[in-house]
Amino acid sequence: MTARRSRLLLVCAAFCAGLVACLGVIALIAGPNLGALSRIVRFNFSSAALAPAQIGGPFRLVDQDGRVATDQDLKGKPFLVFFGFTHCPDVCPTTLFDVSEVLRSLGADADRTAALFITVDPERDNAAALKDYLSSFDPHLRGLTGDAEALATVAKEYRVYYKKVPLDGGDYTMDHTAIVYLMDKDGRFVAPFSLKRKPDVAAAELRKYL
Ligand SMILES: [Cu+2]
Repeated sequence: MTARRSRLLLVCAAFCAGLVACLGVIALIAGPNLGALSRIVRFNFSSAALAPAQIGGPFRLVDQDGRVATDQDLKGKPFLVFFGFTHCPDVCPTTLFDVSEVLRSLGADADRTAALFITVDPERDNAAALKDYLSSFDPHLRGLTGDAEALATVAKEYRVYYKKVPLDGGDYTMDHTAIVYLMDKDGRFVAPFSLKRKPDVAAAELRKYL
């Protein structure tokens, strides 16, 4: 547990250092003209919104009940997508808890949305493992697994990075992108979905796409 935690901290620290380095380079290029920099940043966000096809796409996986799950099941529903794994010590359970709060806050409207938890650890996360794990969270959450190739394909579509990291004693953990994606009812990417706000505020954003 302590090794995992320090491993997690290390990954976070490396990420932050990288981010700071990137911002430093951007600041150097932009020089004192920070107004121009904010315009560049804003421009990139709006161009991302204009090219929604770049994130998301078709998939064919299996859910926690062993049923085939495809992108077609989601037609007509806005949905959230999160990639993770059931052995995750921290980020995944926290995120799934927060998503559960949002779904609960949606009340009856939760039936008109969907929330996917796609594993990046198919070796351990079969349908039964997902079912057991998800029993702790909102029942609207659908856990998806599949073979390594199918999962690599969907992760690539969503631009999700993941990597197996060996731990002492032969165990392993997974590094992975921890973004919750908000997709509209046509399966197009809308924006990263923030959980750093009250569940009813987050639910109100999701409701806008019903
Ligand atoms: Cu995780």
